[in-house]
Amino acid sequence: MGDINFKSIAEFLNSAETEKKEVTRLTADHPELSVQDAYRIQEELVKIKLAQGCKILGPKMGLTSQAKMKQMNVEEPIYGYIFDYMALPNGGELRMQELIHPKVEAEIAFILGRDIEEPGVSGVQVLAATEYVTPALEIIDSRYENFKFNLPDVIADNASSSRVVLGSRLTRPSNLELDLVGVTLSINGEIKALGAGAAVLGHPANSVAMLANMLARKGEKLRAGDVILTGGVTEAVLLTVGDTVSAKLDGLGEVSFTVK
Ligand code: 0L1
Ligand code: MG
Repeated sequence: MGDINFKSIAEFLNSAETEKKEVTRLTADHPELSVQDAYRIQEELVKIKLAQGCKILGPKMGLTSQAKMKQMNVEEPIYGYIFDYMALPNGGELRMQELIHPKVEAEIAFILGRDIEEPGVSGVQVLAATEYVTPALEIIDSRYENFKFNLPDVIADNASSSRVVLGSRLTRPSNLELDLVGVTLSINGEIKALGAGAAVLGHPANSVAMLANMLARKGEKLRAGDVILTGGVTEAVLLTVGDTVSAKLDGLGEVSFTVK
């Protein structure tokens, strides 16, 4: 892709986020944009946020369900980054006026006890390197009009990352079969979506392993202390002001927030 400046596109997407202004997908004007180009734009976006003083909490995986991969016609999930300004307290408030058209999905988050850098890492190795797992609600807010995008668009847009609420209870992964964990996502007391941990690439640890391997191809690694969102166990549900959102994860606990 010769005529596009990755840094200026990253600035454009960062402004769309900070100004809460939805924009037309990049591939409408640049159909030649590749996945590799898109990760270059994402890297520039990360640099902009780091230069502004934001800190990375950890990477996240997206498009990890068979349904989403089929919908986007991809064989591999994507990744992005969660920053400190995106974290809301458990039971806290999400301010709709700060966002464009947020959706929520229930996830299982991993907190690493040590670095993972080997290429070819397995889910079993990931579990051995994981200190805790905890429930999470990820709020995604694509900067593109009507959540309409192609794969390179969403990669460039930091995989729609917007906010996250982590549970208050930390659990050792050895105490659970994470693929069998049942999950419900409720809004105002009504179950809107449900699933099991196996919806995430067969087991959420497989998602972290795939992430480690994707990063290793770029000479990067997962680090001790990283908080990693492994991907939606449930579908993403559109939010409206007044919603009280809660997820229950069997054996892991609950996590919630309200939309103001
Ligand atoms: O976390 C995710 O799975 C989001 C990936 C991006 C796709 C979307 O915005 O729906
Ligand atoms: Mg997600």
